[in-house]
Amino acid sequence: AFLENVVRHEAFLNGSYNTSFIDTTPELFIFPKRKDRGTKMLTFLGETIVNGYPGIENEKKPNFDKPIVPKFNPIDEIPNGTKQILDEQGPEGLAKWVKDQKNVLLTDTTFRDAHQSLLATRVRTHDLKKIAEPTARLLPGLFSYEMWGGATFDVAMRFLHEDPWERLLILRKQAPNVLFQMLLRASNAVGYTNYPDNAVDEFVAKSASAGIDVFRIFDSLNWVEGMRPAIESVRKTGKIAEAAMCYTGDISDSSRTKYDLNYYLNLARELESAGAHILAIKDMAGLLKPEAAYTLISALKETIDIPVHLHTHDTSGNGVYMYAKAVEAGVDIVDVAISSMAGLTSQPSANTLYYALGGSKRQPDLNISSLEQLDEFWEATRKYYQGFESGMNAPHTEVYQHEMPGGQYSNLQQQAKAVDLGDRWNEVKKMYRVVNDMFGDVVKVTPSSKVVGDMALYMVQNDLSREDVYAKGHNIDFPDSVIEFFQGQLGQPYQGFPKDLQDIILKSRKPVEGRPGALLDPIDFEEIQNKLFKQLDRQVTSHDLLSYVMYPKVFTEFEQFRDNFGDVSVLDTPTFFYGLKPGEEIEVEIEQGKTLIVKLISVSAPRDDAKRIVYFELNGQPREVLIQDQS
Ligand code: 3PY
Ligand code: ZN
Repeated sequence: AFLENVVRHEAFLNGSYNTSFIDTTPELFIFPKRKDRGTKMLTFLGETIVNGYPGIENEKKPNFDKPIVPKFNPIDEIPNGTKQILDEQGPEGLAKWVKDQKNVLLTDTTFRDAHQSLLATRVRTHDLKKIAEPTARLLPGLFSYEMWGGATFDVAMRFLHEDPWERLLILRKQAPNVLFQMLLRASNAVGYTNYPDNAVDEFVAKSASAGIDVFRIFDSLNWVEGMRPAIESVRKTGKIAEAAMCYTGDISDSSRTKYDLNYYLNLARELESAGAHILAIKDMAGLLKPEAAYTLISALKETIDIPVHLHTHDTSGNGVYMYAKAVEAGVDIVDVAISSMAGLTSQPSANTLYYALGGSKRQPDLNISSLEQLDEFWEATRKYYQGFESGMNAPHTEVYQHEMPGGQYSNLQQQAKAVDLGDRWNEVKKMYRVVNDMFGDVVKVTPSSKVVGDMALYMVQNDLSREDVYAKGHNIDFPDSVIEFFQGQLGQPYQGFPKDLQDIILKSRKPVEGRPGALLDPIDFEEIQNKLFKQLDRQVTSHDLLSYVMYPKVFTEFEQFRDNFGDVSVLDTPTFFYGLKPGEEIEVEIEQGKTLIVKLISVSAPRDDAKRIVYFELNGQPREVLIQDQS
């Protein structure tokens, strides 16, 4: 291997080598690791068979119907769409095109927010890539696919053991015609904390070159200062900066005066002058009511020149009615999901909206039978993920009380279960609103919503009431996220922090002044590159670097996982979550043209050391792995 490395090295090939080259070129000493992909895969399967997948440990593998993928002739060209308009006319040209459309345009969130909100973000690239090209062919007239960012980045590595960048690259290849959209948490990028400005800038640049066209940028406190650098970073790439204002409170309730119509109009003006190409209203909890939407959109259309893109969650069941009012008021684009992945904490259904606007001049211009074919695929695919369903089966108007974002609902529920508060979930929801009011009525969206959620969980777990916090709080150590929030690490809330609570939480700590991202030392990418190079023992890509910068621990564990178990993204989803049943045989394509045939024979009883022997056949040969039983 050493010799091969030498003779293939550029310096060797172009004749510029001398003897010192071997000493100064560390990559020559990286030998391909022995790739026993079969053993790695059997170890992963053995683990899943014996110990289960986290969160659904005790469930047996159900019999699933195979999702039907719509068929096309691969020779037929994929029709052009908005991606080509952006490439030809730039972001301003595209924004003008949007404003010129008579029909309301749609963003399909099925690939991101829909499953973030219904299935704890667990949908795998393995399933997305089956339907990406059919979707591109069936729905070429969409404004965009929202398919990246938000929680997908973290969850991909942490729970799905797959590389989020690979997802982006794979899907981009399959859907070359419609804009790809991501959710960017401004200075928090795709994480829960502030990053130095150069980290966000580099993240945006690399995301743009890997395939993202529309960056929906929001700040979790609607703090425009916190959004400016991200807007600038996106503008530099020639892609679309869609700046979002997060909708909170209720402009139709005269007793909620903090976030009134003027608050939003001023914010919209500020974002337009900060360089936004499109304005988004990010109604992350689904609090915007139909009449309020009519008022807000009508006023925005009078106030700003850029297109308006509306996002909501259908938790209350009012989503389609609200959209109809927004469409009447002139909204340019709305966010929907394919019906079987829509409704409740997800986005309103595209299919339903299509019918709701029948007879309207602004009905979306698309083929309903296309939506129905996709609906059929997703209905079957969703069943694979049933272990992550939130259990919400009907509209919840209580969202108008707790105000929890749709994308947080199933995640916070998982978090509650993890700390044994699963059966006190109702209390957690009530406490969530109590915490909001204690914090001064704040915008609640990642990561500020996580802070509110952490505090609510903490209070329920420790049986603390609001009064207890004020009375005894000076002697209580609050969760780190809560302390950091009150230090101003996530930026400044509108009208500031409540001083009395800030003192109780911070104790002797000092709040930070100004924009946190500007105070942090810039990331030294070269230093991290060298460190990772030693640690990973392989070439480090710019994507690896950014994954590490965003999530050092998660990325490191993901790498260790891949070392131990190989690439598990090749497994079908039922097997990934549930392993195999005795006698079951699967084919796994580990690379193009290379398939493993794996059959589970049996699992032994636990030995004295609590290990079980899992007997397989791999390509017809008996194989066994030894797995520690964790139960
Ligand atoms: C996210 O930041 O992930 C969200 O979806 C916020 O609504
Ligand atoms: Zn959302």
